[in-house]
Amino acid sequence: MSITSPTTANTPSEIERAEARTAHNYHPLPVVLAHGEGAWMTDVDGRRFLDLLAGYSALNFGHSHPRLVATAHAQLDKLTLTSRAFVHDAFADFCAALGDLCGKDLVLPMNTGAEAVETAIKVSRKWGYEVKGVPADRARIVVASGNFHGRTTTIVGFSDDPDARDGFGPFAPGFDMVPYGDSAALAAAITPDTVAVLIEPIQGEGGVIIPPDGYLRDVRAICTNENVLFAADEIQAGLGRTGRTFACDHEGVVPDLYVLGKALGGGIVPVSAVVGDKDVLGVLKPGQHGSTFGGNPLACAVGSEVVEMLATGEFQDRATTLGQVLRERLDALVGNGVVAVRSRGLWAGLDIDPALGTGRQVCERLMERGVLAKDTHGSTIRLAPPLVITEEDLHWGVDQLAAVLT
Ligand code: IF1
Repeated sequence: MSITSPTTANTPSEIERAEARTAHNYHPLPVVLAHGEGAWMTDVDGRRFLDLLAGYSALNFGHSHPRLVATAHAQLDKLTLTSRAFVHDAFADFCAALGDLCGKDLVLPMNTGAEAVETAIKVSRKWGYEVKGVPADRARIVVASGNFHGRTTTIVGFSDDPDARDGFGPFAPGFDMVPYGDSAALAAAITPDTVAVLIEPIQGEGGVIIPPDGYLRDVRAICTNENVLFAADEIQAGLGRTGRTFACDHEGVVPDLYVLGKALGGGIVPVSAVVGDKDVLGVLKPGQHGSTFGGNPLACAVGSEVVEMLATGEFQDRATTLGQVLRERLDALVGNGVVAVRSRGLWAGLDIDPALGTGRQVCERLMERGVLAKDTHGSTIRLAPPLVITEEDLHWGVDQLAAVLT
C-alpha cells in the first residue's frame, strides 16, 4: 500500500468545479472519491484510502456492505416510497425490530439526525403539557455545554459553538445549558417546567468527550426523581460504535427516548428515529408530526437489516476488541506528538501537540499517506473507523498516524 502525490491533473479540476457551484459550508480535504468497499475508498485516479472517519459513524458497517447493498437492491426493485399516507410492507418489521433492539414499545422514523432531535424536542414538550401538566408554552429542556445535535435553527440556538450558532438567530426559547458531565449542575437546573434533559452520552463534535463515570446514571436518577424525560442523542455514539449497542449501555442506563440516526441507514440512505415507550411517544396523534420520506420502504428495508446485524452483537464485539488495539496504539503515541487520548470502543479523539501543526494539517498529511480522518476544534483528530476494519488495516492506519506525528 503506497500513496504517491496527493494531487494530479484530474482531482483539482473536480474540486474546483465543486467549489465553484456549492455554498462553502464545508472545507473538504482535497480528495475526490469514486468508490468504497469495507474500510477502503478509492479516488478518481485509482488511489486507495483507509477511511478512519466512516461518515461520522454513518458507515459503521463500512462501504458497500454486501448484506446492506443486497437488501437495498432488492427493495429498489419492489417499492421505494409511499409516504405515510399509506402503509407499506416493510414498515411494521422495521418498527418492531428497532423497538425490540431498544427494549421500547414505539418507533417514530424520520430521516436525518437533526429531524430526530427536533422530534424528541416536540415529543418532550407535548408530553410535558399533556402528561406532566406543565402550563402552556412554558416547557423547558436542559442541554449540555459543548453539545452537537444538528443544524436546524432550534438546535443551533442551544449550541455554544459560535460557528454553529452566530448569525442564525433569533432562536427558539426554552433551553437551559449546564456544563457537560456535571450532574449537580444538571439537578440544580431542573424546574417544575422542565420536560426533558437532552444530552449525548459521549460528545462527538466536542472531540469524543466521555463524561465522568456515573454521570449517565445520575442523569437517569435525576430525571426519574424529577419526572423529567431523559432523551439520549445516540445518533453518533449508538449502534455499535462504542462496543455496546448504545453508549448508555456502558452505565446500564436506559433513557426514555433514544434518538438514533447515522448508522441506522447503513451508509446507504438517511434513516433516523426516536424510540420510546407508549406513555411518551403515544402523545402524538395524527397530523401532529410527520415527514414525506420518514419511514419509507427503502429506509425501512435497510434499517431492518442494520438492526438484524446489530442484534447478534458481532459488530459491538469487534468495536470492543479493535477498540482495545486502537487504544493501546494511541496511548503509545502520547508524548510523541499526541497530548491526550480519549476513546470508547472504536471511537477515539486525540489532541495533537499544536507544535506539529493544526489538526487539519495532520489530516492533510495523513491523506497523503492514504488515510482519511477529520479534525475538530483546532488540534483534535477524531478516529471512527468502520467496525468492519481488519486489525491489520487498523495497525497500518495508526502506523501512518505515527509517521506523520514524528
Ligand atoms: C455536520 C460533528 C460528527 C450528531 C449528533 C445529531 C446530529 C449529529 C450527536 C445531526 C451530526 C455531524 C453532522 C456533520 C458533522 C457531524 C459531526 F462534527 F458535528 F460532530 F459526526 F462528528 N446528533 N453530526 O453528531 O445529524 O442531521 O447531520 O443527520 O453537520 O457537518 P444529521
